[in-house]
Amino acid sequence: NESQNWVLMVTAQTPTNIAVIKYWGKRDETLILPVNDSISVTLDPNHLCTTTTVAVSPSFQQDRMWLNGKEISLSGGRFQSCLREIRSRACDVEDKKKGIKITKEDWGKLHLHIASYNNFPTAAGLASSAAGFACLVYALGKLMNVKEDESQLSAVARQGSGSACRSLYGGFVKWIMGKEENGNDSLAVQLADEKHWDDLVILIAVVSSRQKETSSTSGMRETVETSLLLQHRAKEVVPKRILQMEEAIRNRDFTSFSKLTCADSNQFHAVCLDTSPPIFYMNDTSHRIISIVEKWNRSEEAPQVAYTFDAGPNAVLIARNRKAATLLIQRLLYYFPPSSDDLNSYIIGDNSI
Ligand code: 2P0
Repeated sequence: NESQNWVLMVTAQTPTNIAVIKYWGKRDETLILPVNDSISVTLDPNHLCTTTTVAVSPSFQQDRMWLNGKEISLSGGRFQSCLREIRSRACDVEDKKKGIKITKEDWGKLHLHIASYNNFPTAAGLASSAAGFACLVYALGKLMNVKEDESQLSAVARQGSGSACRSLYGGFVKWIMGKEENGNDSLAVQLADEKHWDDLVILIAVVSSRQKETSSTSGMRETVETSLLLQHRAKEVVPKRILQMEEAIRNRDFTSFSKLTCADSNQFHAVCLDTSPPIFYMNDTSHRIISIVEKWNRSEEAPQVAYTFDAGPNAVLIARNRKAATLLIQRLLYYFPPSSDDLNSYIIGDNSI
C-alpha cells in the first residue's frame, strides 16, 4: 500500500544547562516536582548538546528509540509521561507536497521512531538527561504541531527529567518550583537571554568521564529521606539566594554571581554528605580545583572564576571574561600537566580511560 510509505521527521538540537542554584530533592517523584526553585545557564548550542530526530510513519509498528546508535527501552515511566503529554497536545499536520494529512486523533494511533545523540559522555554528571528530554519534547512538539510555548513545553520536559525543563531556553533560566499539586505551575522561565551577559566564558574540566555511581534520581530520593540540612537549605537558604542570584544576573555583577554559585555548589555537596549513607560526587581532583580557584579569587581584587559541580566530579568553571578564561587554562595546565602527548583526550586526574 503506497499510502503507507511516507515518513515525516523533525530534527532538533538542544544544549545542556548547568545549574548555578541547584535543584536537589523532589516533593513529588512521579510528576517530578522539586523542593526548591533553581537557576541555570544554558550552554552554547555548539557544545555539549543532544541532537534528536523524531519520525512518524504509518509503517512503524511500535514506538522505538535509539540513544547514541543503541536501541533503548521506552517502557520507563518518564518516557511514557512525556509521550503521553505531548500526544495529548498534538494538532493537525498537513504536508501538501507529500500528500500527508495527520489529524489530532491520528497521533494517538501512529508510532514514533526516535534517534538521539549526545556529543558528550552520557551520565557522567554532565546533565545529559537535561539536554536529552528537552530535545525530545521540543522535537516532538514541532513534529506534532503543538501550539504551546517553551514555558508550557518545559512542564512536559520536566516529567522526563527535572533539569530538562531549564534547557528549553537559552541564557539564564529559572525553574519555578510551583505550588499546585498537579505540577502545572512547575515550569521554566527565561531570566535573561544568551546575549545579556556574553562576557562569561564557561569551561568544563572533565575530571572523569566514567559513569557516576549514584544516579541523581536515587541520590536525591535518599537525601529527601535522610538529610535535615536539605530542609534548611530548601526553606531558608535557597529562596533568598534565588533573589540575590536574579539580581546578580540582572546587573551582570560577577562578584556576587561567583560567590552565590560557589556557595550553592558547596551546599549541594554538603547536603549529599549529610545524606545517609553519604553520597560523594566530588573527588580529590575536584577538591584541588576548588582550592586553586578559591586561592586565586582571594589573591585578586574581585573573583575571576566561579566553580560549580553537579552529580559528578567534573568542574564547571565560569570565568568573568576571556582574559580570566585564558589565565584559568594556564593555571589548570600548570597544576594538572598533561601526562600523555594526546591533548585531545586530556582528562584531568583520570588516566584510566
Ligand atoms: C541541577 N542536578 O540543578 C542538579 C544539580 C544535579 C546536581 O538536576 O531525577 O537528572 O531526572 O529529575 O534532573 C540532576 O538531576 O534528576 C540535576 P531527575 P536530574 O542541575
